[in-house]
Amino acid sequence: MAENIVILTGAGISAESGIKTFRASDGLWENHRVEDVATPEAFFRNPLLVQNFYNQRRAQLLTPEIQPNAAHQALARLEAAYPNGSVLVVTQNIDDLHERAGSQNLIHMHGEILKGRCQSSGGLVAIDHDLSPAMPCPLCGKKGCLRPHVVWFGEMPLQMETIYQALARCDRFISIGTSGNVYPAAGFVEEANRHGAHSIELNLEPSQRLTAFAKHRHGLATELVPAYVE
Ligand code: BV8
Repeated sequence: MAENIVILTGAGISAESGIKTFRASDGLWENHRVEDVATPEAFFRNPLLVQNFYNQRRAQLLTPEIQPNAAHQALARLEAAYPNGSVLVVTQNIDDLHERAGSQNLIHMHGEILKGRCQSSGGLVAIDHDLSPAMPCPLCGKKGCLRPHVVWFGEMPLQMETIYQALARCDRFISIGTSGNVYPAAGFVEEANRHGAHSIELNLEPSQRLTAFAKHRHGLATELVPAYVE
């Protein structure tokens, strides 16, 4: 029987590609708590601050130094080894490193930094430059309308129905590079366990959800993931 595998990834899988994790800077950005900047309220109150939070991260992601690493590549190989689409990557990350490594069966549950969203139509556009409150939205023309297509704290993550359906039928749940702080992603392991899946955590250090996993391996993603996939 072909195995169904769901893989949850977090900031830790992109750390060795040079993208800072949330915890690495103690959850701070320019002395702001991320939870205070990545919210609809912050965007309403101070759109310039929030746009710059994402402009900085988008600009870094678009530099040539930032490339997928061996962990991203190993997951793309795993998906290719299961041609009938039974490997799903659910990432909390808003970078495009999984796609660039070749993953196709992929859900960005917290959105994508390289897309902008028109607040009046919900339409999406590819973004490879800074956004600002003075900029007219390319879809509706209204100034300051285009927001990063990113799920903020207090907003509903994307494709949750599809994710829970995948967790309900998965035989193996693998969590990679996440601290298990943020819900509902941090609760997926329980969902998978409830449906009889075998769960494993691959992370630099024990996460907040360590005890919920049947197995764990601690170390660098670029070492753990290729070893686990081979
Ligand atoms: C929602 C996009 C409801 C933005 C992000 C109290 C209790 C429980 C929950 C809550 C609560 N109060 C509020 C909530 C809900 C809240 C939440 O969970 N808050 C937390 C802070 C307690 N959640 C939400 O608001 C979510 N929405 O609940 O909606 C709802 C219901 C109905 C209708 C409407 C709404 C939305 C959450 C999404 C927020 N957006 N990202 C952006 O990126 O700017 S979250 C963001 O932070 C990331 O996406 C990620 O999810 C999270 C950071 O987590 P990690 O990815 O785990 O990163 P972190 O740095 O923490 O950890 C990295 C790990 O990697 C570490 O463990 C480290 O050891 C490891 N590592 C490092 N290097 C390596 C490595 N591992 C291997 N190799 C290495 N080299």
